[in-house]
Amino acid sequence: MANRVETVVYDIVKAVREVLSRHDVTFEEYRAGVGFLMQYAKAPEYEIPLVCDLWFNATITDNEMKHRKGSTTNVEGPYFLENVPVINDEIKTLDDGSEPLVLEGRVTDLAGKPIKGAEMFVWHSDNHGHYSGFDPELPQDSYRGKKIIGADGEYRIRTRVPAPYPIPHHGPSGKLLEMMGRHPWRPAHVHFKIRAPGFLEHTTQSYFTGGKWVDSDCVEGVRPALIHNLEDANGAKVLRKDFKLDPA
Ligand code: MBD
Ligand code: FE
Repeated sequence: MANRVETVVYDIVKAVREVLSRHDVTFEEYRAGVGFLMQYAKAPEYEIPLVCDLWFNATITDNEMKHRKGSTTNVEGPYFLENVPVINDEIKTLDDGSEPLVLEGRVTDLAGKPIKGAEMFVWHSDNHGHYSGFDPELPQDSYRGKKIIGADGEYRIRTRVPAPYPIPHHGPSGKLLEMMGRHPWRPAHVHFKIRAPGFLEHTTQSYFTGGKWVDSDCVEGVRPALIHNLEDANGAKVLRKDFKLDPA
């Protein structure tokens, strides 16, 4: 059997060699690059997953979509938490100055049949780009929850509009972006993860039409099918999104 580690790792090595050759990278530049990587040894441990997700996570979700027919999946990011309270129609938020946001839609199979009992995790930042469970200022379980989908497949959850978010940029990953002349911002987004027996786990994000950084997401994760208009209704913004899940 082909050794997949050999296949993938050695192809990465050859791809890097090709780039080093094409750009005539010098010994001094090479040593500077290795020295830069050494900073990761001294950095907080989230820095390595951060830089990997920054460049590669969106590619992995695009790979996933080559084999799926349902709704578009997207990067999970570093702030998913498994153990969150079941919510009915409201996510716990603070009065953070942001507008109310209603998330609504249906969870179905590819044929449009509701998936009763599906677990839908929702999580997003507050109006300052912070996530509960990671920012000590935010109450536990705020801005996140788990909805159990009923027989009609519908969900309708009240929360607040999240804000754009700078990835941690005080360590080597932020330094790298800065040296590249790039910014560390992600557009405002809402995360979803749906699990149901008999279906592939569905992890995705939603972005907002016209939102700041939608055209220049630092992790290059935005896909056209994931950009939604926020409609106005009864003093709230409404994001309508239907999910079609692929069979396992
Ligand atoms: C996030 O909030 C996120 O969603 C991703 C993909 C990367 C860093 C921070
Ligand atoms: Fe996020």
